[in-house]
Amino acid sequence: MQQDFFPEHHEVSRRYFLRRSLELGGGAACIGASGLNDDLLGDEGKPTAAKQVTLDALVKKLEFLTKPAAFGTVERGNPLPYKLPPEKLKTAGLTRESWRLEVLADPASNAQVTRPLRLADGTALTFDGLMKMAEKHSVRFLKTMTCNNEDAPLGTGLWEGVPLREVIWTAKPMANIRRAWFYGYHNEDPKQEFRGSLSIGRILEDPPGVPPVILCYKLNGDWISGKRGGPVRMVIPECYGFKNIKWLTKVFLTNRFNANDTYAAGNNDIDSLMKTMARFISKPRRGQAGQPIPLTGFAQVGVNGVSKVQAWLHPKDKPLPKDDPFFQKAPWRDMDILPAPGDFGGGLPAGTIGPDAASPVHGFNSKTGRPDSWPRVYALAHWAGLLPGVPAGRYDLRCRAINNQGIAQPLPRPFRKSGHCDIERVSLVVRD
Ligand SMILES: Nc1nc2c(c(=O)[nH]1)N[C@H]1C(S)=C(S)[C@@H](COP(=O)(O)O)O[C@H]1N2
Ligand SMILES: [Mo]
Repeated sequence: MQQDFFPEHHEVSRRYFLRRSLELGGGAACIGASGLNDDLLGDEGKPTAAKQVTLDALVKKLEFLTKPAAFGTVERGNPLPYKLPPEKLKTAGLTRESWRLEVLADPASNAQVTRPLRLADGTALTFDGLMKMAEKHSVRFLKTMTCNNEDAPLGTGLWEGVPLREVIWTAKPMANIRRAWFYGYHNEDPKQEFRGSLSIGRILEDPPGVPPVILCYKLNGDWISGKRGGPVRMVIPECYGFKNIKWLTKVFLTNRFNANDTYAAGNNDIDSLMKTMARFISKPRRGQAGQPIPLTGFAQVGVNGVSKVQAWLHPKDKPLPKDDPFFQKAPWRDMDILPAPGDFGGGLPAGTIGPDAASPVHGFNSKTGRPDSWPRVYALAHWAGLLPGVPAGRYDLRCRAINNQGIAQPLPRPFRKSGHCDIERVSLVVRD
């Protein structure tokens, strides 16, 4: 199978940032400037009042969660499953009323499952059944969805679901199970199948500080739309997008040890945990000589967290440092990582992650609704800062993130097929 799997229906929304910034222009103010401390303005910068307002205005535009409709999308299918006519949508099991999940033993392995959940005998899990389990087991967590092949994330959500293990346990698995393979609806055409897999160990037990793998039915407080993979999609906190199977219909428990991911055939590193990287949100194209340059952006928080974000301005006519492909010797300047927002935006009802004993948010205090620590792994952190003024000229502006082990992006894993993390570069013209 090729990497360009159904290229005609492989829509990757590169306009995500454009759309998002238009939306932000509409007035969402989610992070108060109160989060910024005085050092932000720096010693050398001595910004004018006007420029301070500019950075403040930029920071006020930041919105933590992405509205579901503003997510970037990576999808395949002819037709796209959620675009089927209403009648077909029902027979395909892609409405909440008609949705069924099968949990089966792989017939080609000796996996022992005592009570498989089958369509044929009416034991498949229904949406009502899932909601019954949700009453007791539902969890919520922040996660940024990122395609490993894209240079920027698709969106950040508050995802709600039932841990996959709770459903697997109802099937009474007994022995000879090493992996789960899972499948999205594929128009009854094997060529359209989109698959992911995990070790059974990861599903049954969570790594320290990481939320469970969930059967997800809500995004930012609303039922997950067809476009985002509803009625139910897989959401795996630490993984890149391709394991987060949309329109989920089937889970196979197998004793085969190998992965079965569709993305394996596309030269992707399918075991990769999300990487730490910084990106710009405001991308200044023009500046005025001697005036500090206000910057905002975000860092995707990978497996080893984010301790710092830095920016660097380099005159285009000056050679780049030799034998330093990752610019480790460049004069980077620290930016400020912003605290958790009060209002998370993203269309979340009330905007806040309020206390909700019924559905706790991983890493948040259930009484206060505030995070225990910040930033949260596998989500985002916003950053902001001012670079000191420079003489007129043409410049390259870059940003990078440093993880909690002190390792700077794109290290320690610079290879693209385990997830893009190249240092972003923006051209800037400074005039007198
Ligand atoms: N069924 C199905 N699930 C899928 C895909 C797909 O094509 N079909 N694409 C995957 C890939 S490669 C990515 S990056 C994410 C993107 O999620 P999003 O479109 O909700 O942003 O969905 C994943 N889940
Ligand atoms: Mo992807």
